[in-house]
Amino acid sequence: MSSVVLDVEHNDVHSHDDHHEHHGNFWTNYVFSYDHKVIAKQYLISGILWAIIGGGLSLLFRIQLGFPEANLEWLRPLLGDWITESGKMDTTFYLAAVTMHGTIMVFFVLTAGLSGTFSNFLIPLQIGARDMASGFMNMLSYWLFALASVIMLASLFTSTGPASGGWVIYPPLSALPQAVSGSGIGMTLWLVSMVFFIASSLLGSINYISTVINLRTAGMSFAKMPLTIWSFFITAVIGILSFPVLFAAALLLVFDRSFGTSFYLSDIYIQGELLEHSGGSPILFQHLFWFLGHPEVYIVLLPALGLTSEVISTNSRKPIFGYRAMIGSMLGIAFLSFIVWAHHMFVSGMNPFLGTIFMFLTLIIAVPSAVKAFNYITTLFRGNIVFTPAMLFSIGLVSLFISGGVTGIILGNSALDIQLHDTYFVVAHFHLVMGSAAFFGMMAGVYHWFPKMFGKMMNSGLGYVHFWLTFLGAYMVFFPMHYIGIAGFPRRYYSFTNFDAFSTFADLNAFISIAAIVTVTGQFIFIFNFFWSMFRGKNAPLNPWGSNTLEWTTPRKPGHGNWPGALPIVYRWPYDYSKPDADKDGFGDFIPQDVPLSKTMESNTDEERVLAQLDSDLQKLGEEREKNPFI
Ligand code: HEM
Ligand SMILES: [Cu+2]
Repeated sequence: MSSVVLDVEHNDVHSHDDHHEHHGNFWTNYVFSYDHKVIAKQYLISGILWAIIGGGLSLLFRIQLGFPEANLEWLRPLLGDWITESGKMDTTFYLAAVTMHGTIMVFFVLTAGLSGTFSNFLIPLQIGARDMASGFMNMLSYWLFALASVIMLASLFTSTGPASGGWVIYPPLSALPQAVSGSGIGMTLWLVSMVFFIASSLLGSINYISTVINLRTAGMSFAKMPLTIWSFFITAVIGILSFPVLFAAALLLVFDRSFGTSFYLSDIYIQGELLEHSGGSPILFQHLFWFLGHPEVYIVLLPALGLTSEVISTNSRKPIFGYRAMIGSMLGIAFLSFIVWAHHMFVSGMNPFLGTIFMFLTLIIAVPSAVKAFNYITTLFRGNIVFTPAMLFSIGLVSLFISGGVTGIILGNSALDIQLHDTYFVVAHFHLVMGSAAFFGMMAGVYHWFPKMFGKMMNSGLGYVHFWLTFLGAYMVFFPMHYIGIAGFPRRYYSFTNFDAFSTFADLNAFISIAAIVTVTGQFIFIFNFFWSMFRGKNAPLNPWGSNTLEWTTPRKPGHGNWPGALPIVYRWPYDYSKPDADKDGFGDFIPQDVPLSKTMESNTDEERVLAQLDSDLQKLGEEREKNPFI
């Protein structure tokens, strides 16, 4: 690279000295670091901790559902008074556990832990930037999330228990502190925590967007950006447009709870006594909630799909099929996700005509979703597939995405949804398409980028065991839920023993619970592998997967500023795998993005040769101008 470029880069962001690690002290390097890579790891470790808590809660309520008659005295050391005298799980605790499980998984694990980790880690590295647009804001974003975490965690230890109105916190349960015990201080803490969480997420998103727009390295046009970056970018836009609505909704809820307003309340009796509220509507809250709630499911899923695109293309050794269609479908999904929210409210008493409109819009989403699924499969088709653990998790994601998407089409039809709403069918649907699929995307991301994050390789043998256990586990847990859902099993019920009709399913419920216990416990294989490899793993080669994107052009453990010298220049799109004749040119089966186009390279297309010719003409012109400025 010419020295001219070098000089420009140096004035650019940091002075040369900054590019090496370990200049500050422990606090600035690891705690309040501005470095996007450190912040990404902070998000990842926090996400893993939250996943342990959120997963643990699900085991608790699954034990209750699977074995409703069992004596749970042995849980007393953990749950204390939440186990009643007779050895049963307290009903309030059951609802709180379900609520906190949902909240933690959706927001703290899959939004912060997945999107936060990989947006932070990959955006600067894959677009060739030294860091995020604002390191300070990025640091602040993580610490606001940490604050939100501490508050949410604290709510688990209050005497009346954490929030228990479901992760959707519908009023009146959430609006009347006296409604149930989880409507008290636990609900207040939930709301305060979410306020900080949303602030954190907005700061993060603003940073992602401005970094992608402003800090792409020379040659990294939007049309050459990896699909990972596209997905993070679009996700950030969705977040900025939808999170503020939940923010406002939560604020009005706080007013209703604490200042006597009635935005969401009207004509409410508690124990025969008429409360003083009038004029509001709980349905208003549902609208506001789902205006975030539906886009939120894509905030969780799109980054996972982005990671998958990258992993599948790399490990199929094939260009991603339909690059532009992938971007188009993500944009389409993003747009449509804003106008389908009321499919969560078909039974709220809305005018059936309005319901039909929302049904129509909802079903259109199946089209771009199918385009994506089709493109993944076509990329895999006749690929020279390398089954790394990351690749298996990506293929697993595609499988789960399709299985769960199909039931979305069923639920999108209002006539069917009215039967299935609030049954286990819905739980099955979203756990496959969002819960499990996004989790698989996160795992694919960790296995694939671990070498870049920590400079070490993970153990792939353990990775395979982890994958098969999780993949079979996910289907064993969530597939049977479709059946009990169609049979009418409602969600959020503490026990079904009083319903004769449901006793037929007692065995199936126990099966689901056992499968869940095995699957969740099996995740410790991953956790062991993660921490063991971080310290004891083999040193990673520079480009372990033979990948084209820019992050693999950094040193094994990139320091602050990512590239020690000049930033790389981009000449190609990120999917030049197995180009015809690439081996004749001396490349194996891939040509990284920073390899210049050339007139003579056999693997270049005609178009690329023309571009290369143009490039060299321009260069010649420049040289001649230096000699004679009047040309
Ligand atoms: C990217 C994929 C998707 C994700 C992540 C996702 C996620 C979710 C979640 C989390 C819920 C449950 C919310 C709750 O009540 O707690 C849900 C319900 C629903 N989903 Fe999906 N979904 C996806 C795709 C689809 C598709 C493609 C459709 C329709 C074509 C669809 C239609 C529905 C409907 C109608 C409900 C409401 C069911 C009810 O509560 O009665 N979903 N989805
Ligand atoms: Cu939805």
